[in-house]
Amino acid sequence: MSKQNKDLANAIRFLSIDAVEKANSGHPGLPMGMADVVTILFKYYLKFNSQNPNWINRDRFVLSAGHGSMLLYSLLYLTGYNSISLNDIKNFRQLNSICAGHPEYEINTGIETTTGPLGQGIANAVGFALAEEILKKKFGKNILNHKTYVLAGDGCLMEGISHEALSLAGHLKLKNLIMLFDNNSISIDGPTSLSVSDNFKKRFNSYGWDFIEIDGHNEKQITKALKKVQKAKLPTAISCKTTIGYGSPNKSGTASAHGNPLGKNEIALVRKKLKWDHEPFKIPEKILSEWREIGNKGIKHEIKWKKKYKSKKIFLEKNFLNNFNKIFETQKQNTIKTLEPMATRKSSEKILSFLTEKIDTLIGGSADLSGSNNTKTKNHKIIKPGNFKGNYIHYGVREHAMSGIMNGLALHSRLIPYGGTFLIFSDYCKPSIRLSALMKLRVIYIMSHDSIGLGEDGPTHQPIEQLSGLRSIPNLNVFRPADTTETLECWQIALENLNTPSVIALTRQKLDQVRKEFVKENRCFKGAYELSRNNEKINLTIFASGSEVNLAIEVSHKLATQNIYSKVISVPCLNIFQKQTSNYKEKILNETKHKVSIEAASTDNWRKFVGNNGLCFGIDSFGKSAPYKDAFKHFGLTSENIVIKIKEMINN
Ligand SMILES: Cc1ncc(C[n+]2csc(CCOP(=O)(O)OP(=O)(O)O)c2C)c(N)n1
Repeated sequence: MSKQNKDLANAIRFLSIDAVEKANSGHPGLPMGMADVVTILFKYYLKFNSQNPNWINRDRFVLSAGHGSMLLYSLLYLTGYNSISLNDIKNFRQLNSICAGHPEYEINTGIETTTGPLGQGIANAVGFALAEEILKKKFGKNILNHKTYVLAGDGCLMEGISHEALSLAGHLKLKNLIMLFDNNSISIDGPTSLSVSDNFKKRFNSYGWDFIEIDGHNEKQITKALKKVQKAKLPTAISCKTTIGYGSPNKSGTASAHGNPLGKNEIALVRKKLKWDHEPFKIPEKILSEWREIGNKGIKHEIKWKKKYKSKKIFLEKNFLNNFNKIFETQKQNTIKTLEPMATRKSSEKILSFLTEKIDTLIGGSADLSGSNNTKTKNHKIIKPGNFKGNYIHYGVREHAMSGIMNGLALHSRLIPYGGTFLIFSDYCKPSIRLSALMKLRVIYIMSHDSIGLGEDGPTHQPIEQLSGLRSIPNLNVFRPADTTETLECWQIALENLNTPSVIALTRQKLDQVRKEFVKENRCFKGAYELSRNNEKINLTIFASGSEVNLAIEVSHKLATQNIYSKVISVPCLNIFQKQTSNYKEKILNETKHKVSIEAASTDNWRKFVGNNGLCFGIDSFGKSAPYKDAFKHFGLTSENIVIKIKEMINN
């Protein structure tokens, strides 16, 4: 490295070392090791404007190895982003500091995504690169044409999600995607040889990636590799051989540099070795102003881009909400006309074929279950390798990557991704679903085959505890609609919630329509509502969701013939219901002494609805392989059985 660039890199190193030391926790090793590579990247290649972090055509920089967060915070501070001050860096890892332990996405800050769970950032970056290609195809390369760089470590590459995401990226030929692999051969337990002997070159090449190997501390080699990828024809990994904790005489190259403060004595030795004779957090004026210049050079890039952009309007800023209402109302009216029994996965497909025509930001897909999830409609065009004119992604059997990639699509430019799999495999998506919720992204998970109602495929495929697990994720709406009208209403809520992801759980089996009359109002909007009652004065409340709402109505009718009157509460979304006013909740929950719930899943969620003396009809064991009606019977989910149990409860 030239003296000048070494100084720039050392500014990152010492801000990171000193912040970790002050916080008395954090990870100095990665920033020290990768400082040289990112300095050259930011100085000569990355197109960004620190004065406008939201410039849509900026190159994206994703720190997948999120534990190295101080590398990112240092870069953002040094290049002059308003989001991070020196004081914020001094408050690294303290309450409410933007410099949180791991990078936490916030719009307009330069922190492009939340990372920390290793490998997620790689999938996000694939989503960014895909979004870029899709939009480039729509608007032309004068408007959208940028690179996505993702910094990943050994840990990211060990994670399963990396294999899924890299494989799909290679298949699709996402040539603007570049991985900077921090190949330092150290992770927490020690050298990576303890657990890995992958041949990385062969691995990447077999995915359809180019693979360049360099010394990550050699300026010439770094520059040459970055220059080369500007014209790449394939996604490219630059494997940077680096020394973790570079500059630390006693800790570099060992796991002890990974995730602990270096300690006062060692830091003094690093200062000596790297000839950095400055106080903690003090960046010499000359070095800081050079970094600031690097941050400002993007202003020129953006001005140049704006000239090409001219007055062409990008759809991304349009508001579709008014359109939504009309589409949904018409569809609800059509449904009522026929009252045709229908599986809710089919109901979802019907509305999707209208939505895909009207909303060009809606990007569908499925993890190889398009026909089962009913996610693909006749109006979709498929995205293919090197050809991004389309709005449907065949993710292959890669549920985890699909979910992480959808987060990237939503982050990039507020595209509206939805993707399908079976509800049981939400377990394979869960870490990314959690991040959709944490990042407040409008990502829509279509999860069909939502109960034992899927029948013969048996307990491996029948979700039991999944609904309750998903419902416990903060800021996630889990919908389980009961018929076509509710499916429409839930889709509408999912689309209108700009800052909340949704899971829409759908049935495989046909259901009778429970909503028989058209009402303009979206009744699912409050999460739970009174669907029916058979007397003004009632002595029982029956809560149910999804396919069991029909069963609840049947039970209610049968009991009425025996002078036990009830109301049926349909609960399409517990999460939303819990946020209603106490008045509304009181009316729904506490009109009667006797209460029961019916849901073909774990009863976990329902005890608080029915109280200690109520009854929960559900399934607290694994499912059963059988034709679905037999499976329901096996678990006592029939009106005959439920009526008997309710009468016992009331007569006791
Ligand atoms: C999914 C996940 N599993 C485990 C961890 C805990 N963890 C954080 S860093 C790390 C080791 C990463 O090693 P590497 O990528 O080589 O980083 P380096 O040691 O080079 O900083 C682990 C296991 C995590 N953050 N995410």
